[in-house]
Amino acid sequence: MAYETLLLEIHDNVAVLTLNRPKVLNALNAAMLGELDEAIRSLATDGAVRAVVLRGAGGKAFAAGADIAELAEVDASAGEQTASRAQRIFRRIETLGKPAIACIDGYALGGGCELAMACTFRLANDAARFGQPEIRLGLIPGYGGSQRLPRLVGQGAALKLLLTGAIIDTAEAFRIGLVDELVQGDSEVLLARAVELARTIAQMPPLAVAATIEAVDQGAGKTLDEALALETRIFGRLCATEDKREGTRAFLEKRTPVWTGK
Ligand code: CO8
Repeated sequence: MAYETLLLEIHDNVAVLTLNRPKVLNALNAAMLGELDEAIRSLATDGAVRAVVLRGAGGKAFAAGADIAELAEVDASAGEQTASRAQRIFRRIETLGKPAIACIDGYALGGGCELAMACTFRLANDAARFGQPEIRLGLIPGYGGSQRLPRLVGQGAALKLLLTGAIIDTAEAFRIGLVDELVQGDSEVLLARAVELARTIAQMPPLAVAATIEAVDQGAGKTLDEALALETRIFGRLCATEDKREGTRAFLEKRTPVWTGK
């Protein structure tokens, strides 16, 4: 499938999806959001794809946010519609049932930082920069940033970024918990590490991978008792799978398990 604003490559169960508008630092315009929606839907149903790596083209940005030229024209109703559309797409990434790994080697600002936060993990090198500068445009984040950022880094650290629009480096992003892994090296080294992590998880039983992401995602907003009840339901469900039979038997028979995803 050929896209105008994205590049998609799939090798050995891992999809690498590249935001490809480098001249404008991969700013997310309506066309890119539409293609992202299409690509994520197709990756969700592609059984051969077990993990997704997201990156930006050009080595200068993951994405420098929503396209400000488009944003300048939106009124209240269009603003709400655009935010809601992007939020649905980002939520689909978050609940894909397969890990999505954001690979950040430059600016991840505004909508770009929000897209990275919807991913399962954020890996970054020293060249990465993070921030939610919407306040400087007279706005708040519209693609989930005001909600995911405090969940990731706590209210104080989130409000500091949201209210100042400050741009922080990778070390600071790692310190507050916005970045999960700091990688020493250039964009290619970073990509190689993301693919390595993707492959590690791609080798795990797919139903258990999806169930783990579901348990953590669904449990987050619940009381501990409700969340534990959720865990027991998902655990019980997995006990009925062929992969659980295979995993436990393979251990007892001292052999490598063969997963069928059933
Ligand atoms: N949108 C459109 N174009 C952009 C964007 C953007 N977000 N960011 C950069 N560009 C363009 C620049 O205009 C420039 O184009 P040109 O060469 O034609 O002048 C090109 O990319 C290169 O950028 P710079 O020359 O500015 O590069 P610098 O290295 O000097 O600066 C920065 C890099 C600091 C990243 C700077 O480009 C910048 O501040 N960009 C904007 C960052 C920003 O404010 N992002 C938040 C956007 S708002 C948002 O994401 C809200 C999400 C919710 C929206 C809800 C929709 C309704």
